[in-house]
Amino acid sequence: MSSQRVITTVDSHTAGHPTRVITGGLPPLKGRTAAEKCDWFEANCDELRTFLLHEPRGHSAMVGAVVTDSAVADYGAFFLGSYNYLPMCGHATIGLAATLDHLGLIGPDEQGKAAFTLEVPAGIVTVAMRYQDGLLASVSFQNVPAFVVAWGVPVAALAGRGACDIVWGGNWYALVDAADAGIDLSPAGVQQAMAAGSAIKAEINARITAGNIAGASHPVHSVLFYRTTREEGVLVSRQLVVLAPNKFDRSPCGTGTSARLAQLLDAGALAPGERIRAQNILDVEFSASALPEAASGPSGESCWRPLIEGLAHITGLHTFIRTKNDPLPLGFLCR
Ligand code: PYC
Repeated sequence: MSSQRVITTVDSHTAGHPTRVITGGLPPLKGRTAAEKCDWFEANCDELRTFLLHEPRGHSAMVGAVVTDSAVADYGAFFLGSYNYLPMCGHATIGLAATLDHLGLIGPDEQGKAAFTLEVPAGIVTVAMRYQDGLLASVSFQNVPAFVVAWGVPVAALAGRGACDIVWGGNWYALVDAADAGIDLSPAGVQQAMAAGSAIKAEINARITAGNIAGASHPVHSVLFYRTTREEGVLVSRQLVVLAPNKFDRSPCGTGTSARLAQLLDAGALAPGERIRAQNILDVEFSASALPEAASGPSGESCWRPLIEGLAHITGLHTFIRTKNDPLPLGFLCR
């Protein structure tokens, strides 16, 4: 037997962005909560993250999800990125729901509906699934509360032409108007967006770490470029999330959309419960809205409870193998 490691996954894409749900081959995970299990995995199994997500089995934008049991919800889950672990991931939550459906672990009731609660490191999210003619037709999730911590932060990388708002939506975001950064929100603009987004992220995080941005105390995970229009009265937020110099979210981004909702609602550009179309650069959309949340943020910020709706499609079932003499046992990424 020359295999040193065998891992099975169910892969899906949500509006173009991949989710690789690990279904077999992991050791028993230690920890009481999803956050503790994620920390234990990072301390003890991080090589499996790079083995599964990096080349040659994955790529810089691959996202993984580990499903666990939970003491407080129907399931627990944590999310693996190619560079880090994410407190919450919206597109992967939709992918995970589609995977549970594919595996027959969840299915429609007589009304064509299914639902489950999910404990993630950021909190508890509620997932609802709708079926049409027996097929999964939509997945929506009520995210953890979203809130803005800093407005109009000047960005030197934008050569004095723009600013960002810093917002929690399950991950931390710097939200930047794409026009200020001269970003074309289309596949042709991706290289420029990744260069600009990673420069903005580095600048903002250096200033947050130095304590120089009032209200912001956590480094941002990503920079979200947006353009706002209205079509037939509905607000359309076209958006592109940059996570790293070689990594952008192909989907409209569930946590990024949550952050965007909090920004729009706080600014009075959207009414509570009003639906927006969150659109990616491939013209695939999430439908999203948010309602006021009773709890407030850590410094008394007003909070919003986002509801994001999309769909994921299964792309494959995989058995990944690492042989004993593989010269690249951890995989690799070229930045
Ligand atoms: O959908 O929340 C999301 C997400 C985060 C990183 C990639 N996708």
